[in-house]
Amino acid sequence: MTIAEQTPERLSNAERDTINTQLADDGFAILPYKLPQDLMDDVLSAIDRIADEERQQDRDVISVKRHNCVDLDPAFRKLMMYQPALQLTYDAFGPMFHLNQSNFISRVKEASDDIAKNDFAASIGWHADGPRPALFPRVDGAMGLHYLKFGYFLTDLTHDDGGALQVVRGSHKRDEMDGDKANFDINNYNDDVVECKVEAGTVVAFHQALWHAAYPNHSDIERKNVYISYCPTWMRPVDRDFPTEDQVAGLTDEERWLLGEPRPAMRWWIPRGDDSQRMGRFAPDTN
Ligand SMILES: O=C(O)CCC(=O)C(=O)O
Repeated sequence: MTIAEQTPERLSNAERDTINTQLADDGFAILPYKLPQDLMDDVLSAIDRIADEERQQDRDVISVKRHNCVDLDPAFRKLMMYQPALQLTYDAFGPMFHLNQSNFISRVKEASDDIAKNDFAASIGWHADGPRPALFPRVDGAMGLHYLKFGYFLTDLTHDDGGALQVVRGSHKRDEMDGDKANFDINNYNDDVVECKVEAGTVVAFHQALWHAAYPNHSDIERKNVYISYCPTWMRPVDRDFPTEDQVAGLTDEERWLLGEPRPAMRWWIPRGDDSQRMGRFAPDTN
């Protein structure tokens, strides 16, 4: 698949339809456009700054993963506002959605091959996301979509052994690891394993129940990426508490909404006033 270098402001309705069909069938989709270069540059310098600080504080730290990164640097908030992601999230959940999770990973070359020996920042074995994926309610017999996740890959992953994200096509329709994590063997699913060996700037959208893994990076290219996901407003975020009014003061109406601006309990469920319009510009085009 060819990915265009330049992102238009918005996905067209036809592009949305294509991506949403892929998400429904395969559980993941590679977006047709790369991130704009200025956005990538901003996010990369935020990652480098924070990772350097962490490595200076602790010489044992090599790979760095920071949760709730939207609170660490405005560049991540800008990425949270990436329009194609918000359009696809609108398609999934309608107007009442907000931020579920944000993190970045800066993963250097690892000596060890053993996923179990490495920490969570260095690599991660096969799993589905969610607090307890098997306990999420089913929709029509399949794992429901509870949040939609976007992987922003900011460094080249087309080379071998770079620790690229791997997914099992269609696995979002099945129990996590077919309900038997202890005896799980990825070799039984080889026909459906897709390794996202993608160019820098590529965006991969996926269903939270999709089985995925990232093996250690054995290459000399440091792997840097961000994950941002969105869920309905009636779900609590995974990695952050809701902000106080002071913490969201001065942000745009859309940013405040995504970050969970303070409001009465009922309004997380039932929109009042302009609540259902806050994310209105991400709705499909009407003409
Ligand atoms: O490091 C990666 O790319 C995968 C991270 C992951 O599995 C997750 O965020 O659930």
